[in-house]
Amino acid sequence: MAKKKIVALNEILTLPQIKRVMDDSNAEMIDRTKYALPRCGVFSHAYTVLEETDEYRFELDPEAAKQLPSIINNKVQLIKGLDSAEADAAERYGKLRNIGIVFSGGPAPGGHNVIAGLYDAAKQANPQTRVFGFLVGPDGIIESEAVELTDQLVDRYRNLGGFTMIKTGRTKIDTSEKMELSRETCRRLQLDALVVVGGDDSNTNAAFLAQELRKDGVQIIGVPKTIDGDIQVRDADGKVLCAMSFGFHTAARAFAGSISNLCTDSSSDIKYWHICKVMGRVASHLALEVALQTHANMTLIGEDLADYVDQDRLQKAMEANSTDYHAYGMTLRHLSRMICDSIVRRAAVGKNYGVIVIPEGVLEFINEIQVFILKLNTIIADYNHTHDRDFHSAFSRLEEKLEYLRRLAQRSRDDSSFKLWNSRDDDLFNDIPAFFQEGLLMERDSHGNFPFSQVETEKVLLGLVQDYLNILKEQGRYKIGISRDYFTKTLKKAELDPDLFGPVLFKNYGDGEFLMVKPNIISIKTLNQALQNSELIASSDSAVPAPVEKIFKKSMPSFKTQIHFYGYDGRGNDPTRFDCIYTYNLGLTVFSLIANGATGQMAAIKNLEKDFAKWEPIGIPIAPLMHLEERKSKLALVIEKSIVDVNSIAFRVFKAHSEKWLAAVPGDDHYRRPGPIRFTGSSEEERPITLELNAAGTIEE
Ligand code: FBP
Repeated sequence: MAKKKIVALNEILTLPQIKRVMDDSNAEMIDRTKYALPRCGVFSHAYTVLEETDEYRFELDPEAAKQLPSIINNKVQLIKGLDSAEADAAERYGKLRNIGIVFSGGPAPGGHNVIAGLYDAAKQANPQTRVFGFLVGPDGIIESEAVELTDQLVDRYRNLGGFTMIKTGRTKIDTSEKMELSRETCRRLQLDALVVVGGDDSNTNAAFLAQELRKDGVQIIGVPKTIDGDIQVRDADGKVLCAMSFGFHTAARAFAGSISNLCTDSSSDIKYWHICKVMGRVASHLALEVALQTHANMTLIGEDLADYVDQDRLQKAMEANSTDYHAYGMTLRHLSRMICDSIVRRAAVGKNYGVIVIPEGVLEFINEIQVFILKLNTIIADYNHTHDRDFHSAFSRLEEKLEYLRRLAQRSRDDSSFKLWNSRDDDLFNDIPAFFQEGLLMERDSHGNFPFSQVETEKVLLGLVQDYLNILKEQGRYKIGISRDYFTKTLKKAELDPDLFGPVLFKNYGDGEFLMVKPNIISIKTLNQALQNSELIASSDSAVPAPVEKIFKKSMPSFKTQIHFYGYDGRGNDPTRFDCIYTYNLGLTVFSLIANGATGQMAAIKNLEKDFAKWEPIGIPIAPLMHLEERKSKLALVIEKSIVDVNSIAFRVFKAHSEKWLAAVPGDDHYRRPGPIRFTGSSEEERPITLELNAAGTIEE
């Protein structure tokens, strides 16, 4: 045998092959950063101009008109390419500028490419132009913390995920002090323009900044970012201007990749139900796309649940000539029963396993929880308005918070005009598990949003599902169906006659591929009794034949779950090619809007649902998208979130397939493998399936 020489660690670390595998970067990452992205047609010209169009109509909110007078009449702007320009126009276009950019809210894959697109276009127009990245979100603007972007810095992050280059934060510029500090920062850096890359709340903030900083000559441009996919812009006639925010496709594909692997594992090991909560604070767009990507057995869509009408209750009320308002909307109890029904149906065909997708914000659509969230939002906000210390510092422990609520309930008993929190609310609240009480009382973010990602939504639901399944098991209604072939083989092997035992054991021995043990046989004792009654065994002391006992045990289900949360992982994924190209072109659009003097506009790409050649960069006016909504117990102007439209083609296609994907019939499941996110190659999908389906529903005239 050849002698082996022991190599010292120091020496190993200098070996080229070891250095290569231990390097921070790898070939895929290097390919990504070097990949040159295609530009929309208009950006192949030396200049761009804006063309206002009246083709789109918005219903203006009077409050938005009052608070945002300078930008409320902005129009949709189309971007057109020009090969040459008059001298003064060319000079205006290419003048030296200082531009700031900030990320606001949760990370979304593609953000770095917005910066890269803006940087490339700005430097192409004038190499002396300076682009500053504000650090750690809007705090960077308030505290004047910025870094000047360089070729080296931008190149390092091209086509890579995260907001790592300049980080992000959730601070809102919502007071006159913060606005003043922001103004000072803009002055200090002599900014011509500030770009806010964010969600609905951040773009709302961008509109107020545009209004305020207009007199300082600072243009503000927003960019629609959020993995939640809830910034989608249509005009008052339903014409689509922005079909999807960036980051959605990547996050959905990343979640779908992992969930598809669970489908494979679950249908191999056949012992677990995998419960997959996916991000999406309010809207269920991500859950819907994941369902379309994976064909998981069950996917809850919050917006669908909110639309639920209990027909039985409605019928009973009609018969009694009364109205039952509880028939409208979904309750937690009812939802858990619907889930149990599907679990029981799958078990009946031998599938005591599967995958359920639950959107993070599902509880927002459940009646009783929605009421709690609204009431607690108001209680917390009222407390913060009237006290020096905020609610969460004043009552740090759950018991203290509950005590405060108890005092409010007492107040409602003493003073009938106080209706915010009564004894019934208090009793119902005390009935829910402590971890969920804690969740519902959690600190809201700076925009007043409820932190769904930190609440174990799925646990609340699963507790109820588990309880009800136990009841169904005791009633003999939750059983695993036994394959007829397996039963016959097992008994014959032990020289027992299947036709003697079958009719005693099963309620459907006469027909069906899967045999269901009779509901009254729920234990060895009841099995023994049934065999005795049919004189298949002599007395209660006689043992149940081993193969029969084996079959019975196989029919008794246990509901075993594995819980997963998909959110931060997908948010940090490197972007899909769709998101890479989309965001780079958004960055180019931002510069065109700036170079042509726009402010209070959101950069967008129209026709995302079509081939790249048809993509049209545009500017969407932000102020006309705003309306009044309750935030922190006050009415505030915000951009309306776009939730799943239950009349959309994508949703209807999902609904039409949900019974097939549940696969509560003999035979295979119908899982789809979306595969990993690829950056190049012909198999990488072009756009989200949701967009593909919705586009198929509109015929080009
Ligand atoms: P944005 O709307 O800011 O893009 O964030 C969306 C989101 O990813 C949600 O899906 C999730 O509920 C939330 O952020 C989580 O927030 P946090 O990062 O504060 O935990």
